[in-house]
Amino acid sequence: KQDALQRFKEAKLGMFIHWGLYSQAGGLWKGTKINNAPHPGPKVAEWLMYAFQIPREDYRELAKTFNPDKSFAQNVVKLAKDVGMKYIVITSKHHDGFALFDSKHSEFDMVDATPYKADIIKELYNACLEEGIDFGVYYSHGNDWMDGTDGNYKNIKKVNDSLGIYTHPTGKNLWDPSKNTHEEYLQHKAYPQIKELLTMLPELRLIWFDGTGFTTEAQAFQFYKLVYDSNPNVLVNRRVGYAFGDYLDTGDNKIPSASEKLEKYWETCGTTNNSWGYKSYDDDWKSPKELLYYFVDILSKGGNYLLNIGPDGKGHVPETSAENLREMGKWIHKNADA
Ligand code: FUL
Repeated sequence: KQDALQRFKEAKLGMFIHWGLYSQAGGLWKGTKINNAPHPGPKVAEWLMYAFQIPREDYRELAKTFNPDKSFAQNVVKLAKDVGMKYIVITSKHHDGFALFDSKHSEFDMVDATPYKADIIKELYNACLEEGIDFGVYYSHGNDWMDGTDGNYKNIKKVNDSLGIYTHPTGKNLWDPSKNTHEEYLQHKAYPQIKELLTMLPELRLIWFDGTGFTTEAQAFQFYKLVYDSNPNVLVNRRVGYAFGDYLDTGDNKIPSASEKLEKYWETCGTTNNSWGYKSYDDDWKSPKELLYYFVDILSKGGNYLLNIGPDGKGHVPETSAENLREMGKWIHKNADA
């Protein structure tokens, strides 16, 4: 673990990739912008299903048209290299429950449900190995709007309340919940999928868990243990729950202030506009200078910067964000060589 943590710390800059079925919609549903969606919650493009309370069957339809260009993996790895990023973390499954890899434990995945029919996580993993980039996956263990039993919310909350566990409704599918219990979802989908990823990707470096709220301490520990038992060199972020993770991932876009007591291993994940997933109308890009300002701030405090891209449904990275990152990369290469 120590070596893995040291390697992580030395990496300093990584690429976060939010990409999935929602990327095709670009932050719009039937012509309405997500910012004007009826339901409260974050107005980021990957929260499309939640914001518009899209029934599960309707949302599944998006898989039928998800057919990105074959060049996706090569292109993003090249971009990461150009910028000087040392690791990549991609959404293998976000809150919508769709897996970008070939899973035996769900049909709602890239191979079974889309015309692309190939495992794009594996493709990106291979491309990363070829170029010497460390590979990690984001996995939403807590929220799963497709299979995550959020209909049981009231009962879960009751039980959790009696145990003193904080449970919140944000991010739970209360509009069209699956019929199974949350524990069933964990047993039949989440735990097995984590095992699948670990088996399929022997050189996996990191699992970036997300979406707590239902997760009990025992369940969080189970996720941590699963990873550790399978491959102790794989790092786990703190969002796995109950501080079981190996390093601190700060809140979204949060850079700790200098007066805060900082841990040895930590990371800030950041957006390059105001969304993680592709939002076709968000041109509020952070300039190369602004990105560098944050990076240097993080660097000086000993942390890592996991900087996001949100490719569109075809897998293309919005031009301006790619250019801004490359521009930032010029400074990085110049100073790394100096
Ligand atoms: C949050 C998620 O809800 C967002 O969609 C995004 O993935 C961000 C990095 O983490 O908790």
